[in-house]
Amino acid sequence: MAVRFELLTTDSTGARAGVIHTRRGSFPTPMFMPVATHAAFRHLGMEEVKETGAKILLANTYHLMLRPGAEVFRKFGGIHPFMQWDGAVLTDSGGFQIFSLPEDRLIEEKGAHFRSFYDNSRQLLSPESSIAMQQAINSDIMMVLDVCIDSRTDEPGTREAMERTHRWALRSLEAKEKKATGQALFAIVQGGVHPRLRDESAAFLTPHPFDGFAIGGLAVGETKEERETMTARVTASLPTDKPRYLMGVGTPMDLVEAVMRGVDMFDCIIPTKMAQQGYAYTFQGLVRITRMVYRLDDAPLDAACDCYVCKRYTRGYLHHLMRGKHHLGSRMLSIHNVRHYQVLMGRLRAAILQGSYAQVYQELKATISPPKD
Ligand code: PRF
Ligand code: ZN
Repeated sequence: MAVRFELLTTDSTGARAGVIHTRRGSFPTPMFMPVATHAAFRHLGMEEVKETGAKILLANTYHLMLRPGAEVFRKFGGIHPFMQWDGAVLTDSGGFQIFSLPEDRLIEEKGAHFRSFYDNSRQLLSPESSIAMQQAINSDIMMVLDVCIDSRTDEPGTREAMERTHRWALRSLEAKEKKATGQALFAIVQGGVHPRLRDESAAFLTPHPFDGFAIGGLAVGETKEERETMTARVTASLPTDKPRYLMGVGTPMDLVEAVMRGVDMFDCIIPTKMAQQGYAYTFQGLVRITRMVYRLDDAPLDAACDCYVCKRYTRGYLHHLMRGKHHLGSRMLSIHNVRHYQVLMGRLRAAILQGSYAQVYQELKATISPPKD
């Protein structure tokens, strides 16, 4: 197995602490992967990301196949030397991106046909071509190509997408097994907001030799209750000895909720996206730094935080940078937010290992969920 999951503890709430062993090191779980869609972070240098404690990042097959293309990754020996990142990399398959493509796409059993928005060239993203691209990228964890749909799709439509996702998952597995690269492959459970379909999807995928299982098709417009119910439902039917990854989720409190439902891995653009909009996460709640109350505030952004920014700069300075729309402001808030997510994961892990998740959950719920203003 290209990835081995070592489960250390399952708390009485269902939260799990473990270690994922990959060919590029071992990472404590629960864990959060910052998003470097194009093999780059929007406002962060690689050293800054490393300093936040992140050990694995997420990049996207769809974007990287269009630019710079497989040839470039083959030439440079994969994404790690190319972007000078020596941690692990997980690549998403592109399934989620083809779902949000403009009208002139065609999705059929073979794969998705679409045109590149760079040069209008014809492109095919199929289970096999997605794996080939992820092999060129040489990520440590690959994802199967899946069919993503609107959360309001009815049950027959959701079933159709789910069944194709299953066929594509097996084709991805077969494509991967043709070439021994040492990369891991995760399957993606779909099934929308329909409990029976979620059960069926997990039951279909789990007997196959995937290295881990993701929960897809959530955080796409369903209610918080639906998302949490589906998450719990899926993790209950997944094997305990493989990692579970909830794709594209979420806010700090979303992570706290999902960890309690047995999820081990996350990725999300929220920490960097919110930073660009002037929001900083703290354990006392969300800080909107552009508020006038921070203009003369000489305290650090978060006195409890050990990040580069909180150790040096005042709220007043960050307020000034964000008010003036300086890139440096987004960069500083991104550093802080990405660090905050890593610290949050560490806190959750410690609580699980101590058997105090229920208590920490209540504390966090009371302090981090309500926005400060
Ligand atoms: N599938 C894939 N990537 C994803 C998702 C999915 O369903 C989501 C859903 N939140 C985010 N990223 N392949
Ligand atoms: Zn900080």
